[in-house]
Formats: sequence, C-alpha cells, structure tokens
Amino acid sequence: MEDQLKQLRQSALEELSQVSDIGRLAELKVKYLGKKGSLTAALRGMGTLSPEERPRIGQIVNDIRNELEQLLLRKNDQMKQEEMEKRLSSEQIDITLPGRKIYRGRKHPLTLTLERVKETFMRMGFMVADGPEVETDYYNFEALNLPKDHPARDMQDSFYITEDLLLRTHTSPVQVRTMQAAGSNKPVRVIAPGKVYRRDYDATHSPMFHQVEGLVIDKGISLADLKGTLELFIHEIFGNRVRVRFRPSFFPFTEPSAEVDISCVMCAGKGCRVCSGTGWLEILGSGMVHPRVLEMSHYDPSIVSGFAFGMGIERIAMLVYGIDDLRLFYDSDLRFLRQF
Ligand code: 2U9
Repeated sequence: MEDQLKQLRQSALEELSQVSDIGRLAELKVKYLGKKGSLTAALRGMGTLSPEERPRIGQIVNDIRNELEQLLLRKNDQMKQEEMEKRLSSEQIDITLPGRKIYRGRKHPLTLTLERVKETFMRMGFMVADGPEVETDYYNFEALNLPKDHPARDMQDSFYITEDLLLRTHTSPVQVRTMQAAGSNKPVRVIAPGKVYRRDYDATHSPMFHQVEGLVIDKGISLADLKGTLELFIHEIFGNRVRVRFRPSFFPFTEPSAEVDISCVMCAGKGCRVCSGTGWLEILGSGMVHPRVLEMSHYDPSIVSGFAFGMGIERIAMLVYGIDDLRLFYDSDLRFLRQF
C-alpha cells in the first residue's frame, strides 16, 4: 500500500511537471484528487488495512493530497500569470497610431447671428425678453394699431388656431406685454428675439423665421436716439466701413417710420446682383412708437416717447456670411453647417 502511494505521488508529480496548459491541469486535478480520482480510491482501499496501519497510511494519503493541492494551485497561478503576460505582450497598444477623429458639433449660423445681435444690444443696456408663440388677436394686432382690414390679419397670410388665436406674425406682442408689465410711463429698453410665422414659402420667405425687435421708451426719447442706436448696432455687426441710410416708410405701429439700408456688403455700394444694382441693402424697419400704441398700453404720449425697430435674423445672417438661399438654414445639411 505504501509503495503504491509512493508511486502514485511520483507519477502525479511527473505529469504535473510536464503540464503546459490550464485545461490539462484541470484534468489532472480530477484524475488525482477528484471524486473518482486515484487518491480518493486509495483512501477507500484503506478498509482492508489493519487498525494499526490505518492512521499511518491515512497520514501519508493526506500528506500527498495536501502536497498535490498546493502544487496544483501554484501551477494554476503560474499559468494564469504566463497567459496574462502573453496577452499583454501580444495586445500592445501602439500609441503612435493616429487617433479616431471626433466630430464636434457647432452652433447654427442663425444662433451665431442671434447671439451677436443680442450681445450688441445688451452692451447698450437692453434687456432680453420673450413671450408666447401662440398669441391672441389683441396682442398680435389690436394693441399694435393694426386696422381690422390689414392684410396680415387675413386667414391667407397668418396661421390661425381659432378665430382669436394665431401663431405670432412678429415679436411685437412681447414688447406690448413688457410695457404692460412695467406699468404706466415706466421706462423700457428691451429686445425681443424669437420665432415668428407667416404663410409664405419661396427662396426668400419661410413660414417660420426669426426676428429681433426692439423697444425703447422713456421721457425725451427722440429720432436722434433711434438713429444713433441703430447706426451703432449696424457698425458693430457689419463693420465701420458700411454706410447707413434712413428712408421714409410706413408701419401702423410707428410714426414717423423709416426703413434702414446699408451700403451693399458684396459690392461696397457699386451695384451688383445682390443689391439689384442699387448699391443698397434694406436690413431693418424702425420708427417712433405711434401715440395710439403707447395709449393702448396705458402710457401717456404727452409724457413719454419711444422708438422701435425690427429685423429678420435670416436676412442679417445671409448678409454677414454671404448666403444666397434662405432654405439652407433649415435643410440640416452638414456640408453647409460645418462651414461656420
Ligand atoms: C411696439 C411698438 C412698435 C416694431 C417694428 C419694424 C418696424 C419692421 C420688419 C423688419 C423685417 C419685420 O422681420 S421683418 O419682416 N419690422 O420693419 N418693426 S418697427 O415696432 C413696434 C413693436 C412693438 C410696442
């Protein structure tokens, strides 16, 4: 029995010393130490031994078992270590390879333009206000002195939701709400940027576009304030070289009214396709707030006066960046958008 065990140990040690993969190691563990393994069989065979011999042989079997278990564990660790080292050296990361390019998003040209316009007016002390895009007939038309038969009030020209509710056609309702929230004759210096809606669609008109309107009301506000403010704004946006021209016009909410032109940014005023040969580009509308509009929002035109203006952001962006088709803004074509 003792010789048998010695031989068993010897062959186990030999086999273990030759093992080179982890699967084979597991097989050997089963072969010697498993339920049906040789060592377990030897332990079972102890029933045939005399009671004097049993403890001694038992001790030997246990010693062998411990020795083999230790050896198996060590071998297992060693092999795992080797395998890891092999993987690490074969999976080396080549840090000299160029990285994958990450495409960063960027701001839309309308956002960039809107931000510049807002910033310019904020530096002149204007607050930025917003309001609902679904408006009542009162805020969108009535409070702005638009007569009942004005074409903009027609179903053909605006998006009506009910007889009294529509998508705002300009951001002017925001200034009306600002005046009414401020209280009678309180000074106002505000711009209202945002989306507006008109039933129009071609190369130069979109059913949704962006406006910035402005309103200044205080004691002693004159046409000189209007002119100075808008000239400064235009020179900030288009550069100091552009010339500015005020041309008489008409709006129901301002009197007198003026349209503001700049010398053509494409041809410097010489006359080209963009300015239709005139040398001038119309970029905003403006005027002194109509006394009726002041009164309707509980301001007294004999105490305060004000000026207002409005512009389309798409048009400003087209001129700043030299874009010739309005629809490019809404197509989401990355070849276009990546240029800004
Ligand atoms: C109040 C009083 C007056 C806002 C104004 C314009 C002139 C104007 C157009 C420019 C191009 C609209 O986007 S566009 O088509 N706007 O010409 N807007 S004065 O006047 C106001 C607004 C609010 C209480």
